Amino acid sequence: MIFKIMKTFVVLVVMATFGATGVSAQESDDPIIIPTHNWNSQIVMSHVVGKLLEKAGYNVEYTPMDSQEVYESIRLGDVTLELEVWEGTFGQSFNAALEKGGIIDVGDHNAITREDWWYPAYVEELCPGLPDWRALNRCAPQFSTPKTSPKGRFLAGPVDWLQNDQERVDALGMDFIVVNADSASALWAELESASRGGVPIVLFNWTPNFIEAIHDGRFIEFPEYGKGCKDDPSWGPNKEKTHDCGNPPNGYLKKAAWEGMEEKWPGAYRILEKLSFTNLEIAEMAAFVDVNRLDPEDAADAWLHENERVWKSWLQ
Ligand code: TMO
Repeated sequence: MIFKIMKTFVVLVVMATFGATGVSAQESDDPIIIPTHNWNSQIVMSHVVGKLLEKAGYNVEYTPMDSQEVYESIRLGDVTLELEVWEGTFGQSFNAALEKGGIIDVGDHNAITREDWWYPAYVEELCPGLPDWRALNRCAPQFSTPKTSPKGRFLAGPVDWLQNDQERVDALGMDFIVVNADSASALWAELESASRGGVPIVLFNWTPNFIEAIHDGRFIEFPEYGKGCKDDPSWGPNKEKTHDCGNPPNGYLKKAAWEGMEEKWPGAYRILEKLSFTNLEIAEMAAFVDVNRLDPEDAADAWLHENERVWKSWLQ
């Protein structure tokens, strides 16, 4: 009996000393809470990173959450981190939370992002002058649906991605009506059916994404993005309105964390600092779900299995 206890004690001491789990005794065993949203690269990446943190000995929980409200939740410490802060869709909410305090910028992924109005390549033959937004606007009736006729339909993402598309349509005086899709998969279903019929469609899309491996297409070129476009009416071609520009064509993809994370889980914070994914890696994560139809957890396992050389050093 006494030997058994001693043996257990020795094993525990050895684990604590040599960090068999990677987590030192001072770190919290409260769960690190990772929010998940409604597009697949983010969900898979969240599980990839959650599994890495578990390998390092941390407890992890996932919680589905609105992709704008998450910045306020991180600030308050209700969730611990965010792995995909896209500049185009979330830059404003992220900046607002940074200004209030409680959330920190943990650096960029090695990726360049773009999120904007997009069309499949065959549309170019039907609407000369694309990808210029003025050409698109001249062709507006071609993009109409029974509900929007005679105006064109812009098929936007789910409302929580808050693209301010209606503001842009108003500021640029476009003959389009913004219709929000309920989900990312609804966007892809509409793209598939339009493509099969050769029907003009303009919809919200982004890169990196699995779509670019399957569909040739382009983003609409709006008046070029500049600082001030989204909050200063006097900026840009319309001197009275905001949002008279496209999204940044070379947007960032950042990681963010609750400012208490470093003190509570220092080793996990180091891992978050080190980790970074490329455009191709992010597109692969989405493709495991959107193309190969794995569920997000299995997709994360598959991704980790194929990419050990990418993540191994983050755990050291
Ligand atoms: C936030 N998103 C990548 C869907 O544009």
